[in-house]
Amino acid sequence: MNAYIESVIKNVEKKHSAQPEFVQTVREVLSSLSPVMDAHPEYEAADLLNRMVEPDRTFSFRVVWIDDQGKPHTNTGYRCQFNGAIGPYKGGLRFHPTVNESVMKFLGFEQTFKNALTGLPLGGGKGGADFDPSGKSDREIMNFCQSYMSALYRFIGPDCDVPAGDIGVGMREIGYLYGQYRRLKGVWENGVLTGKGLTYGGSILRPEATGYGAIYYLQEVLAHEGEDIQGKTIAVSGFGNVAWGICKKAMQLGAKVVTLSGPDGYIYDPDGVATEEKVNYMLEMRSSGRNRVQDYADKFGCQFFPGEKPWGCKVDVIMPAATQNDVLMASAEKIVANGIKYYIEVANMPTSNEALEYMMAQPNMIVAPSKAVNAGGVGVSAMEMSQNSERLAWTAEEVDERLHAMMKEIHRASVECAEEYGLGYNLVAGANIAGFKKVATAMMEQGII
Ligand code: 2IT
Repeated sequence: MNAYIESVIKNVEKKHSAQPEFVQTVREVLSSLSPVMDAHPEYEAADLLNRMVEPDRTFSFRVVWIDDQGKPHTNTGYRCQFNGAIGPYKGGLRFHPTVNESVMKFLGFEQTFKNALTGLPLGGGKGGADFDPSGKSDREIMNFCQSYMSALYRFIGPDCDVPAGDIGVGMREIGYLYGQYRRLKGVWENGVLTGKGLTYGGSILRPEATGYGAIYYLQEVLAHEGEDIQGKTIAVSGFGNVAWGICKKAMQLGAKVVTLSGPDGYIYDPDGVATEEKVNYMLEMRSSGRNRVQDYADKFGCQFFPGEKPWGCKVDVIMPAATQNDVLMASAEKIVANGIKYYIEVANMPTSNEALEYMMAQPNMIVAPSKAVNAGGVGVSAMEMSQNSERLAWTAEEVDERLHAMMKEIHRASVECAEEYGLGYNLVAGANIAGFKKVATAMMEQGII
């Protein structure tokens, strides 16, 4: 590995030993960049990498909310404005008990490269809170969102930082967050958040965008291998918004998603989550707040495997779409033993470094990285921002066409970057290099800051 990269990784490991997720993502991204650093000594001369692994700023704040019994609770809210070199900070808000500074920074770092890959002018950021929305009433959720926004509103804006949804934050939460922002600012600045409802500036297809984009990307990979998506079986983890979009698009294209998972285990549906009723039921399961996937098995009479992950299933394609570190070495070994060719990450950093390296080293496996595969979500968020600033709304056809073209372009640019550095069809390195190049060039041109 390039010596400068090694020294930066060492610095990060030493300085942030208490932030394992952040260290993990830095290691994954930087280790792809050796040939680029070898070819560009000016980056080391400007100490570009040490500057890039340090967020512009990360802050936390107190969020107090009152439950339905009148009892106050205190949570920690965060926003990490990671890199603003190519556009306003952009990235989701995650409400989940696992949220901490390490998770915020890993997501912000990933987001910076992902957003650059979309080809659109978006910096990278992420935020959230260690709040657990499961089992909370609608009033409690509203109260939490209002309190959260009261602390955050002065630090965000349509030309500064534009949050969106992530785990635990969907259209309902974005609505409450926007209502509070508008009340506090007293202006109509709906470009401050994306993932809004359609009546106040949301983009059509934004809820579907991440899942649809992931399937469009998969189609590019399959086309590269001379294969078609029709008839393919897919193992998906999670049952949230992203998994839902995957199921919907897979169904339209004649592929079958045969697993979904939740914190309680996974379901196996050999007929596929491939009817309108089943796909729509996923939305009901999510909005119930129960956070249980077993409900699907109970309703549709298929098998449920408590406490297990779906990675031992024999399928054509694996798509982890739940959360980070969902696929560790033991699961990777099962995937390899089953001879599965396509490992398509969808959630942010779903694979441990070790498992990722192991699968990438398999000669007959193709590994696609989440920062490329899931970029359709933030890509359509950027389209939502465009529509808001132009005060108009595009049609579903327009948005879908742009999303599809964007996913093709992300795949093409990744392939081109990997080939430029003699790495073959390496989608992981290609995406890291393509995203890096854009941010690096902008940072170099803007001076040592
Ligand atoms: O991880 C992600 O890219 C998101 N949660 C969506 C970010 C966005 O700004 O739409």
